[in-house]
Amino acid sequence: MSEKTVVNSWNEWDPLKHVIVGKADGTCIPAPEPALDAKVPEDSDMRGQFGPRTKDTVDKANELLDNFSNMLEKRGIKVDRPDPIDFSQKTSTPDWEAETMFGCMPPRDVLLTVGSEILEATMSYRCRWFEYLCYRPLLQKYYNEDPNMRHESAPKPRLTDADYRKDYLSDKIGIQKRLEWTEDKFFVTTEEEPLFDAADVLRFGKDLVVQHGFTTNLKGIDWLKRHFKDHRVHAVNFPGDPYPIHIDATFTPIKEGLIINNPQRRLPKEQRKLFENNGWEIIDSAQPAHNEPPPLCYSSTWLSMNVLVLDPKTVCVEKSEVYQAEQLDKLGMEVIPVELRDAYAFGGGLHCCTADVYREGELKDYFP
Ligand code: DAV
Repeated sequence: MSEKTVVNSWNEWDPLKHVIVGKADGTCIPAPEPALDAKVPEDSDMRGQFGPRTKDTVDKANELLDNFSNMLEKRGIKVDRPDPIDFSQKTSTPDWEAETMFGCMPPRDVLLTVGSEILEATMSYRCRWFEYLCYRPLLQKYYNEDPNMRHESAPKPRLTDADYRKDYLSDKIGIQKRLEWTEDKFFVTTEEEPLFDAADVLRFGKDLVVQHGFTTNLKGIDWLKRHFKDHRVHAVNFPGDPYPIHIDATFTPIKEGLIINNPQRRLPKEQRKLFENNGWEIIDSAQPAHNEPPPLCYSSTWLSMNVLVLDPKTVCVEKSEVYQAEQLDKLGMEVIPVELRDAYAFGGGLHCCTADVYREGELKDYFP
């Protein structure tokens, strides 16, 4: 690797040297729109309200994100931060209008780093269509500094109503029906055009494992297959999740050979073969420490599993998630407790609020 290599990351666990950590500034609760509504839990306090989050909650989330960044820097990891834009503004394309944008706390949803490439995902919510702009100053800088860096952007989707199933446009579907639909892979997004969020993708060297769900459709997975020609791309799904978005509170690789899997969303038997035939262990994750997510939060209590691996011996776990910490400690990991729960509502946990720029290590084939 040349001295000027800035971008390099092939998996979720090699030693982390450079990372982007999101910011909470100006984050909004977006106005109703088809794909977002399908994800907001039916009993959520967020239904029927939108607009900027309160200054107090933004300040608290930023304090936690700043502390997390400082801790990483003290451990010798370079940290970059995005440039928030005015998320309260209306956005539109010739096809739609959205009352507000979302924010830039979870870079993991938008940016997919594979080797020397950073790929901007299509996204599948209208309110997140322009979120990549917050990362452009950083991507431009990496591109200028690193002659081998590839800055790519997936085709921006049109996100017309044809992208969404009308069946989901109700807040009275009920969990039972949702579980049946998601088990049948009947998700809110149609197969009109390729759609994916970067947080539906896990990187295992030569293999990319992608969750088919609300935010990523089969055409999106096919697009990734055609784009990453030297990789094997696998579609997975996890029955048992009534709101399937993003793989990173469901299936979490900890190091080579070890994955923790959400016990309510187990990987189906035939999809486990890839891992088990290659000697990998998939174990049930510990239970979350909380019965409820914090107020005005999109994610489930399973953000307990949304850990950030710093290297194959070291993992950051949210400070209140004592059961997850205990499990990882018993598995031989050094656990660093990081307070982040009061930032969950802004878009997720420790994995969500980061995006890899550089991890040591090269492309490997873990499933030959
Ligand atoms: O369980 O609500 C959260 C994933 C955030 N990236 C969940 C999934």
